[in-house]
Amino acid sequence: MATPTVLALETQQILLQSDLTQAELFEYVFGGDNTLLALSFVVNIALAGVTILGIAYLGRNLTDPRSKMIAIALMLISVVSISSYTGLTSGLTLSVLEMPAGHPAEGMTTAGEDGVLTMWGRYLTWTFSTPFILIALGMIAGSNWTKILTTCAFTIAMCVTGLAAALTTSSLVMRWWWFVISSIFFLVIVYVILVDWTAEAEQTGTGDLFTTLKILTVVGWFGYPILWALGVEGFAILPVTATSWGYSGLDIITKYIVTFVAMFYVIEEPDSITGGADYGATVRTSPSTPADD
Ligand code: RET
Repeated sequence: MATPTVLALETQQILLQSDLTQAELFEYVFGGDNTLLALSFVVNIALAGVTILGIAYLGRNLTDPRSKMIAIALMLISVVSISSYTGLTSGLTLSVLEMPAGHPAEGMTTAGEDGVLTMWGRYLTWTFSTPFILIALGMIAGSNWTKILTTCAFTIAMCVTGLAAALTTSSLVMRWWWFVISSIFFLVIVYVILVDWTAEAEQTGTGDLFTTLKILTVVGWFGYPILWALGVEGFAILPVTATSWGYSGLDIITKYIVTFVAMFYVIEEPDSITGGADYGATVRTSPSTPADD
């Protein structure tokens, strides 16, 4: 009799159309023939680890709760990243998918199986990492939670629809339609960063830092859809290893470099980013009126 676990595994196999086991995918990446691809995963595990330790060290003397919150948001980017790359490294979040009719990679084989290597774990985990980038940026700009959470919701929508684009094997048109939806959500985020947060950062007094972070973020983030389109998922102009290194390189800019640029500013705890001892408190620690007695 089929147990729930067996059913779940079968559903996953049907959904992802992959007949390769995790062990076979692991062997394909780490078996010795794809060293560069393997390195594109492992290097990022190391960098995420170094970044987490770097933040813990640099932030050891932080006292202000708002500065600490920005530092924690920055740390969580790398916490998600180390988990994401561990998923890819272990083969857990990799699949070999057959592309739909008319796709340039139709008929390709990977590890003896029909299909191309899809690193779907990347799109899945961006769902969890990109909101922390936006929380840190929005707080540095001095924005309000309505705008920060709006960008978070749109980045989640962007990543989930991007995941759908990568996993859709029924029709080429549907793959690109997902891509279009995802890109529209992306433009909402770009608008908030370039228009709202840029103006707010000027008023907050973080304008210079925000300009640096904005350039790294907006230019870096545009690289992802371009790479998707050029890589095996899209027009298949770039091979899998180049696509993977492209994403890993962009991750280095948009995550670790952004983190350290922001962190070196935050540790000084300037007035432009601190919130005071009561920031975010759920109880009033200093009563505004004297108690009746
Ligand atoms: C996809 C494909 C569909 C269209 C668009 C995309 C954009 C992805 C972006 C990803 C950013 C990721 C980051 C990760 C850091 O952890 C999904 C590639 C617009 C912008 C910054």
